Amino acid sequence: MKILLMGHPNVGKSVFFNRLTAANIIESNYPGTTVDYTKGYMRLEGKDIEIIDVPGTFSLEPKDKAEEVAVRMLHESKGSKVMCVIDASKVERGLYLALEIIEQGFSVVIALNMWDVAIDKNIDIDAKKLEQILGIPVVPTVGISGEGIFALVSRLKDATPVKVEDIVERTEGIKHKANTPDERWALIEGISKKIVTFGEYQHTLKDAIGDFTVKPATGIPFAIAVLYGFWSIFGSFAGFFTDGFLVKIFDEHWLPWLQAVFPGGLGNWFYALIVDVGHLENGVLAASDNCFESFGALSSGLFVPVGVVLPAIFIFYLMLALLEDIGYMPRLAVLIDTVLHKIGLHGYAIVPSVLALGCNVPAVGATRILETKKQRFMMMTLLAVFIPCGAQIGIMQDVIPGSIGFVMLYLMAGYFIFGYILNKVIPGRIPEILMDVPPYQKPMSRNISRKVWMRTSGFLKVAVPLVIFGSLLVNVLYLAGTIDWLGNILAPMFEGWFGVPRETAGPLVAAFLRKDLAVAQLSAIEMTKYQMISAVVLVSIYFPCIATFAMMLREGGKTFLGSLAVLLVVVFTWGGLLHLLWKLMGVA
Ligand SMILES: Nc1nc2c(ncn2[C@@H]2O[C@H](COP(=O)(O)OP(=O)(O)OP(=O)(O)O)[C@@H](O)[C@H]2O)c(=O)[nH]1
Ligand SMILES: [Mg+2]
Repeated sequence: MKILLMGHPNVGKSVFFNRLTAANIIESNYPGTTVDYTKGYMRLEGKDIEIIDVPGTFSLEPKDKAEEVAVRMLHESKGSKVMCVIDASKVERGLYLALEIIEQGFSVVIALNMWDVAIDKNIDIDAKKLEQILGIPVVPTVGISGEGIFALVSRLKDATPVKVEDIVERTEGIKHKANTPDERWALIEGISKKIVTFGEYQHTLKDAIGDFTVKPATGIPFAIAVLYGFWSIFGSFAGFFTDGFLVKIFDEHWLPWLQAVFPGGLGNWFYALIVDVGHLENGVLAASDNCFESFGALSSGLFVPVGVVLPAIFIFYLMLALLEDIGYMPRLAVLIDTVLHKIGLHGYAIVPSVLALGCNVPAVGATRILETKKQRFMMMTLLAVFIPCGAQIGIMQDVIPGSIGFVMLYLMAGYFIFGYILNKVIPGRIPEILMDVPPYQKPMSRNISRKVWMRTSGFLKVAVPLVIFGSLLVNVLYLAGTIDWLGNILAPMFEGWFGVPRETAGPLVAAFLRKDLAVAQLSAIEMTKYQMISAVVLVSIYFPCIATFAMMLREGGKTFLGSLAVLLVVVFTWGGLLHLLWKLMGVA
């Protein structure tokens, strides 16, 4: 037997999945968290039963890629049972999808989830009666506390296919079909009259805070305050751990220890690859005294991901998880909707954009919540080009602490300007969407810690090998003279057009593997402050790192070539423009 977990977005399907299986899936308080399906196994009466967490869908006529996955899953799973999760505070909407699934001949059990929310809102649902009318098991549940989930599972065996005609008969007294949307809604209205009573709705403090944070007059200042707070905490936390502890550990203990015990010594090629390439001081090769400049796979290669990036990524994901679970993201989406519409996107584009500030790889996946191919293409391209990942920001914080605000502003301006242009140039429609704003929630520490752990460890698994491999590769290219050769060829463009020293060619090669590594390498090159800013901007907008590259290819297919073309144009114009700006200011 196989069980599909289906329902609208943000009703708690992934919470169920995590409870029923030993697997870990990200849950957040906004629609569109799960965009691809995940399989897991549940032990029931001595047998392993496969459970699938299906992305949320409003109906069986898909509107976006995540919904397409949902409908496809259903069609590929004839004969399996469906656990239909319904938000009890919005039963009517959920019943529509349930009826569609029942009509397809599936055996369905219904979880009236968010039962606690319905009680809060004084909505009373007669679950027994609903069960009689539908002829299938109906169980009230509270996903976050686990209430009712055991009862739900034990009722799976009672689920059998039913006929919609019979449901109509039990509701209206006469038997007829209900397979058009209008007929279905009429049926739902009939059912709802029999089972739901709305008590008087008490306005709560939560509603007041909800209104305050979503109305533009108060919401926008509040959003600015939240983002500013986010940024400040990010900076101080990452700085505190990196500069306060990790730099000391790496520079004063780890590097000297490596230099002392590793065979070979300065000048030996193997030692250079692994520990320290050294640098010239008055014509003599001298040992490095810090892990930013040593470039060895075990010195810089470990220091960058662990010493600088880890604290940044950790605090970023911790704060993001809080915002997600409280339910602030949908409010931010509503507030920014009008602006994003101007560039052909809509409020929920904020989700991939913010995720990208952590790591571009999952962000590319999150673009599935956008409805059209055009929007997905634009979003993927814009985030890969203009949104620096947490690793990069962490390093910038260390390398150009005074100018990071400017770099971010410059990139953000690019995001909007090129978004505007792309929207004008690319044909395709932008659908209007209705944004659903879920109520605020108290975040649960268990979910927060699990999310932070999953994302941080996922990031490290990708980052550490790539950074180590990247530093090795770049060192080999240096030793083989390839970088100097490239630098010479590209020198006219680097020096003349971008206004940066030709040595930045090396870090740009490294940037393809890991951007954080590249920014770290820039710090070792002799440059003016303005050249440094230009170089950091170039690294940011230049090719996405290899992991993002792979993900874009997977998600975008052929459109990836389009992204590449946009990227080249942007690097050239946006990079060159900055040089022009410095010239106008008289600093270049
Ligand atoms: N109050 C309350 N909150 C719940 C309940 N079940 C789930 N939640 C919360 O609802 C939010 C959405 O849960 P998810 O499991 O991510 O929802 P989903 O259905 O998988 O959503 P998509 O992946 O977007 O389709 C989370 O913040 C949960 O903590 C419940 O019974 N009561
Ligand atoms: Mg989910």
